[in-house]
Amino acid sequence: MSMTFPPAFLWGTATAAYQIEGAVREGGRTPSIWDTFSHTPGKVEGGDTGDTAVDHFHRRAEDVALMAGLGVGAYRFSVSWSRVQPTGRGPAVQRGLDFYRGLVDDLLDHGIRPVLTLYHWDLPQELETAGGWPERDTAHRFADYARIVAEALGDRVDMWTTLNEPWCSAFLGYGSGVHAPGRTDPVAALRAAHHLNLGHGLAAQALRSALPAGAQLSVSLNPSVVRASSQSPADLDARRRIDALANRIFADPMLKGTYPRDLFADTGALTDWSFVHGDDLAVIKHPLDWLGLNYYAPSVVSASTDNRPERNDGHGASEHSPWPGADSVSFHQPPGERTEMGWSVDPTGLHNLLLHYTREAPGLPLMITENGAAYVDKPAADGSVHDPDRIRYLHGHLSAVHRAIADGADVRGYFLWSLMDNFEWSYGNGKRFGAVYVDYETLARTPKSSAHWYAALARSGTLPEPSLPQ
Ligand code: IFM
Repeated sequence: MSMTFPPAFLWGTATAAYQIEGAVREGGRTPSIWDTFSHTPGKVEGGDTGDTAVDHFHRRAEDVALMAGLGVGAYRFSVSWSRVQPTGRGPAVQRGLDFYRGLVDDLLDHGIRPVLTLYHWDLPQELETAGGWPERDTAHRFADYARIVAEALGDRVDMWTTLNEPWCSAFLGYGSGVHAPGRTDPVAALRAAHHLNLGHGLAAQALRSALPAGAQLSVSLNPSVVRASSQSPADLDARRRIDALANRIFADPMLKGTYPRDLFADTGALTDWSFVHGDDLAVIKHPLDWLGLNYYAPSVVSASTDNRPERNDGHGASEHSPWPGADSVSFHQPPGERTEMGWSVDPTGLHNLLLHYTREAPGLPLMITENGAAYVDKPAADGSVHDPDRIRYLHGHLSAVHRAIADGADVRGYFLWSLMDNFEWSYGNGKRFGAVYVDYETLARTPKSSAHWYAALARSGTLPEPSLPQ
């Protein structure tokens, strides 16, 4: 049966500043927490850093031309905060803004719609030194920065995202410490989660007042599709705890203006949550135009059967849990196919997620702002790169999106993670998510088979068979 998507469906690719730009010391940019973290021995596999990444800063025109070749209608990118507002305070640096203005102009010249994310994990180091996301002031600094970017680019960009995956910023950054800034303090992680929520609300207010009418506001969450390994009350309770910490801690305040009561109860021994002030929830629940959802794989959990729970939650090894108040929950690998990240291939999870948020946020359009897979990709003797596993992964997940739309989900677009191979955070350059292969020696770009396959989809709106394009 042929699967055709709605005519206005947006087909895009996605990246993030620190993962692709490089040029970390150019144009007045100051270090972000990821510069500091990646230069700390032992934090990133192979000692890789984003110093050069894939050198997008200097190859912007080539990369936009690549996208145009793929026929995509949209490009989701993030702005490096410390490139446009070094140190995270005070006036903007024009050279930084000029880079993004040039990028946006190139995209528009090629008929590609820019979708701008303000924060994809690269907090200016000076703000971390002043306390980082656990401190309330960081939320206000974020709103000031949002206004700067809106005033500079609001005449050309009409789709805006405040935060990407605040769960990772809070719980991997301040809980398990596998992401920058590498702190391992459960209370700091909970404070960070609240201040990211507050920063989202304050930034949404600033964007709304600085942008022309008609600009669209959103946030990109990475909700966990959490499954209990059995229907026992203990395993169902483990599921509830992870759902509160992974999902409802962000979605409830942003969409409903409340925090889950069970979250307060589960974490009550750690904090009384007095860092949530009077009007905060009203600020956080700022009206949005669409909700971005990033999906890769589901999680399977159970109550712990001993005191040494498996830490196999797919987010990197650490002695410290990213789950404050739920650190005894065990994570399990379901049987079946996995990607190179060790994440299970389960398109049903994406269908479940889309229908869940259709019920949770009736009337709010949804956008899949990330989905994709890492595999071991190697160029053949003739230089071409064939990635049939990725094509099968994409076909399976896009079939699930098609099914979700048929079942009533208002999904407006899909952004493939990622346009090209890039710096995969604490895994370094070793994990390749790109539709375009990057040779890290020469930085040459080669579209993989999946790029040609995705181009056929973006051009026709109809899902091609999951076979290799000829
Ligand atoms: O590379 C990341 C991206 O930065 C955020 N979402 C998940 C991707 C794959 O791990």
